Amino acid sequence: MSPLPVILLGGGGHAKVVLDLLRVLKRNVLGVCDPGLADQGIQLWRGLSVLGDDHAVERYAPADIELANGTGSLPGNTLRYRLHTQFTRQGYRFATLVHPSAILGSGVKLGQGVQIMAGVIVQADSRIGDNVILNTRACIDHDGVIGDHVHVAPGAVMSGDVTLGDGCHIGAGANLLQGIRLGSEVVIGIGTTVLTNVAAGHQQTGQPPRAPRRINEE
Ligand code: JB2
Repeated sequence: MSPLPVILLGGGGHAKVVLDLLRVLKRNVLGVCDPGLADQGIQLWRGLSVLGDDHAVERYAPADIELANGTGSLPGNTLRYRLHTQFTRQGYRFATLVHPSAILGSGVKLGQGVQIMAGVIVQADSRIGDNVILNTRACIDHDGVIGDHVHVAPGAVMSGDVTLGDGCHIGAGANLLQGIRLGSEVVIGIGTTVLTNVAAGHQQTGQPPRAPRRINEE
C-alpha cells in the first residue's frame, strides 16, 4: 500500500528541512498550512500550495492524509507540542520520517511523528517517543529512552543508556555521559557536557573547563 499524502504544518526554518526530507522520501505533499503565510496572501511556498491556516486540514478526513509537523521546538515555545496534541486528539496521524542517511540499530522503536534528520545515529534497543526531533547528526547510543516532544538539536550526543523525560531540549553539540537521567522539560544548553542527572524543570548551561591533570592523579 502506498503511503498517504501529507500536509505540512508550518512554513518556517524547521519546515524547510522537513519538506526536503518528505521530498527525499518521495512523499506526495498536498500543501502547507501556515497562518503567517496565508495572512500575507502567499499562495506558493517552496513549490507547495499554501492551503491556509490549520483549519484547512479539516477539509481532509483523518484516514485520508498524514500530517508533518514543520514547526520546530525551542525552549519556551509550545507551538509544536500544541499542534501535535490538538490534531492527534482530532484523530489525525503524524508521519514518522527517517532520512535515508540515518542509521538505526536493531530493536529501535520510533513513536508517531518522529523526525530523524540527515546523519543521525540511533543505536540498539533505543526507544524514541512521539513528536521527537532528532536533528541533523544527533546521536542516541544504545538503550536510550527519549520521551515525547523532545528535541535533540544538531550534533548532540547521548551516550549509552541515557533517559530524557518528556519535553526536554538538548542544545546543539551537547554531550551526555552514559546512564544520565533527565527529568521532564529539562533544558541543556548548547555545547554543555552533562555528567550528573538533572531534575525535571531545571536547566544546565555553560561549560566550566577544569585545569588539565595527569591521568590517574585525582
Ligand atoms: O498556529 C500555527 C502557527 N503559528 C506560527 N500553525 C501553523 N501551521 N504554523 C504556524 N506558525 C508558523 O510557524 C509561522 O508563520 C512560521 O512560518 C513558522 C515558524 O517558523 P520559524 O522559522 O520562526 O521557527 P521554526 O519553528 O521553523 O524553527 C525554529 O526551530 C528549529 C528547530 C528555528 O529557530 C530553527 O532555527 C530551529 N532549527
